[in-house]
Amino acid sequence: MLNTIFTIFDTNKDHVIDKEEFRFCWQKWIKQVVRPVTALLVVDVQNDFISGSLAISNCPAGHHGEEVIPPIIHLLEDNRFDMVVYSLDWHPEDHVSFIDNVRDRPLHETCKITCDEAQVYDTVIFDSVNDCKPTEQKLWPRHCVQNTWGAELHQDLKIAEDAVLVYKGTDPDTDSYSAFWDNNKKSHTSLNEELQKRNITDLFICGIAYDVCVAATAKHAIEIGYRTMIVDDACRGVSEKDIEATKDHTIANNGLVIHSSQVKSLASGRDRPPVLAYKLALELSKKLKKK
Ligand code: VGL
Ligand code: ZN
Repeated sequence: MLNTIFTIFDTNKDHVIDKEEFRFCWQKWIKQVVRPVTALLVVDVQNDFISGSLAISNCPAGHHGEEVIPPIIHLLEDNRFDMVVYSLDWHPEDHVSFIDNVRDRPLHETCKITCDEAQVYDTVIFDSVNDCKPTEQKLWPRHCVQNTWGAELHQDLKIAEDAVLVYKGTDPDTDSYSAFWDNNKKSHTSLNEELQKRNITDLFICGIAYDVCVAATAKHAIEIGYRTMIVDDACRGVSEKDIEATKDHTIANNGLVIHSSQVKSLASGRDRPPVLAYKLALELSKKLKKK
């Protein structure tokens, strides 16, 4: 890791970091590592996932969604994030992910089940719409319908001042687990733009469901280039196996899975894990190569 980092900043590859190289290193790497600009991203802490139609307590892991609320409140009270974002799953009535809408769109010929056989939590394949490839779609109970109680953020959740709300899954034909892009990567929300506006470097991600929308959001955050941390004890999910896969993917891609008690020293730049410095160096290297 150290050698890779050295080589990235030794731009002329003469095995010496000269003054110009050090200037770049200082401006673009050391500064950010020592003083990260942070955002807390609270994913889908909405009634339907906690006690409504898609309560995750009915899912295989048997988790209780409301348990994310105390650690999230504590995070908000104990830290000064440069930005706090709440994402909301925000579907129209005719959304493609609802089991009771399965008859509204033609299934693709490669789909192994018919619409009469399809049950909740099954995955089907719909014909292409809006010139996307035929897409796999997991069928969920009707949930988070726009402007209904089920789509509201839980009443015990603290809403930070100047918080940014991000709505996703608003296109009837496309599901969107990530708070950045929809599942076909055809359209994006305002999230990345809002983060860039504030020069955010580090994302702390928490919420529901760990292995669905938290997982997809963390994956895209890492792809875009953010130093990404999942706050493990402030997430609850659907399936233990998929939660493990989410953690593995994050760690394998130079992100971190942390406990909420670690956030304070990380967000203030007192704790500086090498892997996050490494992640930023890799992103800078990509930008240098593009020039
Ligand atoms: C979610 C299933 C369907 C989530 C959203 O927020 O994790 N899960 N839509
Ligand atoms: Zn949804």
